Amino acid sequence: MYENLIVTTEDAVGVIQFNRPKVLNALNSQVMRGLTHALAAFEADATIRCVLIHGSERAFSAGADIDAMQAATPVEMLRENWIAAWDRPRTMTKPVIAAVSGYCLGGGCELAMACDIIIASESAQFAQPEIGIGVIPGAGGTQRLPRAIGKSRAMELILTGKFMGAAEAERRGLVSRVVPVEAYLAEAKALARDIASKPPVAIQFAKECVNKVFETALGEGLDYERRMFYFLFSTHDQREGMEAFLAKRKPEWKGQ
Ligand code: DAK
Repeated sequence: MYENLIVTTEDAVGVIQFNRPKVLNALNSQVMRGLTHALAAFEADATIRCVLIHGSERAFSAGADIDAMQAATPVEMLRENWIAAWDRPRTMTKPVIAAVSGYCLGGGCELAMACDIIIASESAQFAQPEIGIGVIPGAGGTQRLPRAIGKSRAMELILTGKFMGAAEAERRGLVSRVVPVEAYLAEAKALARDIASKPPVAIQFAKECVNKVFETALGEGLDYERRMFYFLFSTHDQREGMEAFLAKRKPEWKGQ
């Protein structure tokens, strides 16, 4: 059903793997359309509670497919509404984890940064190398990278196109954790399963509130968080969670 993507489910986790190994998982229209479709399907599927995106050990993705992109016109890009696909992990109500190994470049890096959590393998290399092909990042790189690692280093990386290794990415807060190559995917899946086992409405609100940090002033974000907190007291899962704690038993989440 999907061209260049492998889409599976593992219990409550939806898994999307880029599968264009010959071009290091370069992102073309088919891949991005497939990704958009798969994310929408997981969003609509009540049994899925967390999504994981990954590539291969050699490459999460080397970015937009330069071969396909080189002759594009501005109007074609506008019509395809490319940017919506790159922003989709953020707008999903369910958490989206990027498990990154090897090259994570350009549009690949922008996609990983649009996800909620990045787990990196020791071989992961992040860059916005667009300057080397005569353009600039166009899917969020100039906005998300400085927010993630600070202006000075982000500016340096974007103006030079240089690579940043996994250890530095972890030190600067771009990724939450670095894991040996042979274990990164299993660790990312374990994290996805853990998140998938939590109360879904509270998970959705927590994701929304954290993302507000990047869009609002502190006061507005605090008000938003408080309203979400109050709202959770209308859910079954809040009553269940607190009752289960007091009764010293395991809670059973209904997502209601
Ligand atoms: N596109 C197409 N093919 C690619 C590719 C790419 N991005 N990256 C690698 N490949 C292909 C290579 O051409 C090569 O193909 P063959 O020659 O074997 O046919 C094959 O993958 C293996 O690559 P290499 O032989 O080059 O392998 P190396 O290990 O020597 O080097 C590399 C790996 C990743 C360092 C190198 O391939 C490289 O520099 N790749 C280009 C990286 C790059 O510049 N990426 C940024 C692309 S621009 C937007 C949305 C998104 C974007 C912009 C706007 N809107 C919503 C508006 C995104 C833009 C970009 O990502």
